[in-house]
Amino acid sequence: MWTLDDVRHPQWRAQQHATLLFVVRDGQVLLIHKKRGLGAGKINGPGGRLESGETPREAAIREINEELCVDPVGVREVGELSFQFVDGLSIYVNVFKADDCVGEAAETDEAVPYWTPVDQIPYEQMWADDAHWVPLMLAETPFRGYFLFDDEVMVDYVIDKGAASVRLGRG
Ligand code: 6U4
Repeated sequence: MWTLDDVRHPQWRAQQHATLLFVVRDGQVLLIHKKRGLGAGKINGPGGRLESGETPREAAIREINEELCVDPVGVREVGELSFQFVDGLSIYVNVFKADDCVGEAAETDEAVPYWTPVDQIPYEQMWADDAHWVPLMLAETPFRGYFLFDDEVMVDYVIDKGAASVRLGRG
């Protein structure tokens, strides 16, 4: 049985390494209706798993381009998320924020673009953890979140705020 102490342990390693990237412009944030993969049907940030040889930043920029056909501007990392699912799946995510994007967000096979005012983010249609750290991302408060999930139910979590973590997951 997994506990948050396991997820916070220095030897915890994720099976998968992924990214999320949020373009925030003029009080609006660019989200997606995710059409396939983990979390299909939810609203989420653009992102996905790293390909071999990529840095997290490169992967985040590639994923938003593949999913929405835009190129982000002013990309910087704002946080890290560690997800442990009770069935064994584990994912480590680097979270990025960008000031703008070039191009008009367009629907692809993977996603439908969804611009929303930052004070109207539809958390009830998103992963349960998002309501706890997206406000930190928007405020650019560095964060490190640890989450235990049973399928789509978040069973436990803790978020460290304000201090950048020196420990990174895979990659
Ligand atoms: P690939 O093949 O990697 O392009 P993709 O659909 O992009 O597929 P997938 O399905 O493995 O990736 O899903 C990983 C994505 O889901 C990452 O962007 C991180 C995101 N994600 C997973 N769990 C999440 C959670 N609890 N909260 C959240 N995003 C989550 O906000």
